Amino acid sequence: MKALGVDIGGTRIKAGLVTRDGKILRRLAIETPIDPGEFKRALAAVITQLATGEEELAGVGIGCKGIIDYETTRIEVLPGLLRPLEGTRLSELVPLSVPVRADNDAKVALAGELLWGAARGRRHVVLLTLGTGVGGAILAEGKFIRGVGGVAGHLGHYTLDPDGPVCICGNHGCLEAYFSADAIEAEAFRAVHSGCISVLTDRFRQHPERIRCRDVFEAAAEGDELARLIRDRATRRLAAAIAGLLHIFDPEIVILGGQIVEAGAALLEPLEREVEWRTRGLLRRKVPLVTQQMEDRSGIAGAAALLFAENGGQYTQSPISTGAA
Ligand code: BMX
Ligand code: ZN
Repeated sequence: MKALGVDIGGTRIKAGLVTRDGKILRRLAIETPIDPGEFKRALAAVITQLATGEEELAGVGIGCKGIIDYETTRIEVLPGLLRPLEGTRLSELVPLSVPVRADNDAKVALAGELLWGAARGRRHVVLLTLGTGVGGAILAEGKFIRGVGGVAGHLGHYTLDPDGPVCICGNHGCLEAYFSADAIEAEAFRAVHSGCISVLTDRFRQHPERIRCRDVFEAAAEGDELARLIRDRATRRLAAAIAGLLHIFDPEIVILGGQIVEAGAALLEPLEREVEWRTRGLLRRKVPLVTQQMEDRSGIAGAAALLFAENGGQYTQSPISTGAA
């Protein structure tokens, strides 16, 4: 049995054929068209190409940023250039008569981790994806938390400072406005643009807009003061947010995914130290911060997990029970 997994990102649409044990057999990636008509045509073409000749397709699973109604597959909220797609049902863009499931990209990542990765057998998990933005998903008492409108779990929009920088969601001082790749790159851009002394200025003086988060972490590892300041301040804020989340959800583990996690020990060690001292008064135990364990981190396999989990996996698509009659 195979399922088709699709990850819709702001820059790329990635898709692949995924086996029941999470292996990707074939994959395709294209640039995300901004025009809604072109977007729909391109998505349908990718799906058709991958599905051709596949007799036993369990269905199509789709991960997409924003607020996705998992019951109807409708895109409810999608800030940014793809906003015209709000109101579209993703299932209607799939030109096949097979089941279609869709969810927010970070929730999809947790579905994959439950089936094949670090969340296997767990009932209390907090997951954060540290990428362009900061995605989040929560498993509490064995259930995905969705809230009333499917917004729950958007941990990137946890307010750290009421007067902080403006965020894509319209709020000020969200975690995502401090720790995401976008936020780190914006801070480095400002510093280089104003000529601060740094290897980043030496390297990107002509094109500060080309600085990537990875460049900041690399410069910090080389000992550059400015890069260290940016990295360490952002890490401290992330740690403060995670400490708050531990106090709220008391999870068994915290799973960290997304491109910034590739920084490895340079991120994880200071993060663990900071989280530990902030939480030792209440928790009296060390909560493991682990990176995503499933082999595929592209979002493709996680999206396919939405289909497999329905056939007996642990991804639950029921809203959390309030216990009220
Ligand atoms: C944003 C939000 C989340 C998403 C997260 C990670 C939008 C458009 N996105 O917080 O829904 O899960 O980013 O997104 O509201 P990524 O771009 O880092 O993959
Ligand atoms: Zn926000």
